[in-house]
Amino acid sequence: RMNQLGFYPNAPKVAIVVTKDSADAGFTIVSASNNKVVYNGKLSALQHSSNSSLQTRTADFSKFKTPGKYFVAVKGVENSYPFTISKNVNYVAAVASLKGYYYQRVSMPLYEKYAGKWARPAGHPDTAVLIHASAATTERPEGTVISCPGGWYDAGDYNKYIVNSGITMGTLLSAYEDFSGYFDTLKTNIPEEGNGVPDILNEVIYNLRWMLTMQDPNDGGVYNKCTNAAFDGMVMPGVTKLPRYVLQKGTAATLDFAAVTAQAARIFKKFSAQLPGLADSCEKAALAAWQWALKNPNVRYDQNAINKQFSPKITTGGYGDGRFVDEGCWAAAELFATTKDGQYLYELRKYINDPMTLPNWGNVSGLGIYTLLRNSKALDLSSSETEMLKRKVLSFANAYVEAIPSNAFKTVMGKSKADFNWGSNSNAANQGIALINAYLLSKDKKYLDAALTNLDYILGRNATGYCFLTGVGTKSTMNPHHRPSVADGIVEPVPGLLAGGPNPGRQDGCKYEFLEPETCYLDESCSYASNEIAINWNAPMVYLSNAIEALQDK
Ligand code: 9MR
Repeated sequence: RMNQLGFYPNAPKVAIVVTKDSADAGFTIVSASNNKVVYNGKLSALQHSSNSSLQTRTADFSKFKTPGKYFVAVKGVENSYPFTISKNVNYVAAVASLKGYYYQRVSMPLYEKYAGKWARPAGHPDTAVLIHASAATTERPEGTVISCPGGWYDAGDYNKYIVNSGITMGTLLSAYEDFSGYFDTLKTNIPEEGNGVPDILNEVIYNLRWMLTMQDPNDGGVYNKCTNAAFDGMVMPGVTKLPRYVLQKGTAATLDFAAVTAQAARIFKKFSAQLPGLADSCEKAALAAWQWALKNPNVRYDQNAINKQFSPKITTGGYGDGRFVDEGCWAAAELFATTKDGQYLYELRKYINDPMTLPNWGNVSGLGIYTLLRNSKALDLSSSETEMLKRKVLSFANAYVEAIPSNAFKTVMGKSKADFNWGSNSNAANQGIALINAYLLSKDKKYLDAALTNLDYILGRNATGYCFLTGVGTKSTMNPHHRPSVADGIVEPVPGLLAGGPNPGRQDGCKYEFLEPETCYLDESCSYASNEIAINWNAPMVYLSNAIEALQDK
């Protein structure tokens, strides 16, 4: 089990042998072109995994640095896949994971020039979307038609959810803020390429323009989602013509929206020549959303309650977060970083002492902390406040670094069983982001190396043996729960999409072969609980893989 792409010349290189054999044994690195042994090493002692019944031994060949193509050989075990040692080894995954968003675009056709064999007609136009009864107001009564085109499909389904777009957009925008020099020249072969705006931002704008349509112009509140009443079947985008609705406004959606538009305003100010008015529109939208949330601090999106009261019944994804402190923290941080207005700092100070937690769609305070630290100089934060925030991130990251030696796969991912839930691969990637932030703050390479263990995890160094990014590596996810990949008649799935990963919850009721936390993954399209793809899982993958490419000692 190893990163199926390979290794950087000057970074750690680890392969894991799953075995029960404890006899003293060696391993060799063999040149793929001429079968010559180029390196001899010793396997580590046998180690039990705490997250499954697997036993492993480690082959560490970090000392071997010569670029080339190789495989690992261990007596009595199948040879490894061929791998590469090169200075841009993860670039393919980094670009593919960003390009993945292009394939999720909703209302435009994907042409062969950009989409290759995955070209397809436009999906849902979403130019005539109905106000659902749960979202009705005097100005916009039930059945009012509004236009919410564009955006990305959330996942394997064909719906668009603001809460999940929130963390996704925040993560992609932060990737740009942290590595703008790197992204300024990164091209992904999308229609906008060459328009003077970096492609990562071009891609983000496609979803941003949709998000802006989800704000009620009468009061600043933001609808939770734009969806069908029920999930579409496993057909291509645009085939079904069922009515689309926007659902009740909510506090989580509105605060996430405020955070994203505030961050977008800050970033797009630098592109006002190419994108006149966009930054201003975003800032205006953010301020109005914040005001709505102040007046409506506790409106939960509770789909069961909505279905008791209104029709038609809605059974698409809920993203029903009921705790708004973290969204408040993130939105206040972005608004403060953009406007420098002290009222947001006042709000922020209410939460700033809470401990650091791993971001996910329902918990976004970490994004606020990263933003404050990234902008601490410009924001004139007191040195004690900056130090406190920095300590918070570093001690959070230290616990990850310390967990590596006792992990049978020598990754940060898998520190605890709780890492393996619905979308577990996004935990691996978000842990990587925390470690990259620790590296940026400290310049201590141990954090960068630890982040790389989780990129290695996602690309194959894990208990399942799969590389979870479609289209990359030798043995990767082939059958994601992703409607276009199922319906398009093409053997290979749409590329650049990150599967959810091991999830012992098995909420899909499919027949799994392996049931332990770190092995509970099924590469079948029925498995929406372990093998769906989602925009909020791809985003930390984009951040982590591109950050590693940008920061490697080359
Ligand atoms: O990622 C979400 C996960 O945390 C939840 O446990 C799960 C059930 O509510 O929903 C996941 O999100 C799905 C969303 O509701 C609809 N689109 C597909 C998403 C990924 O499976």
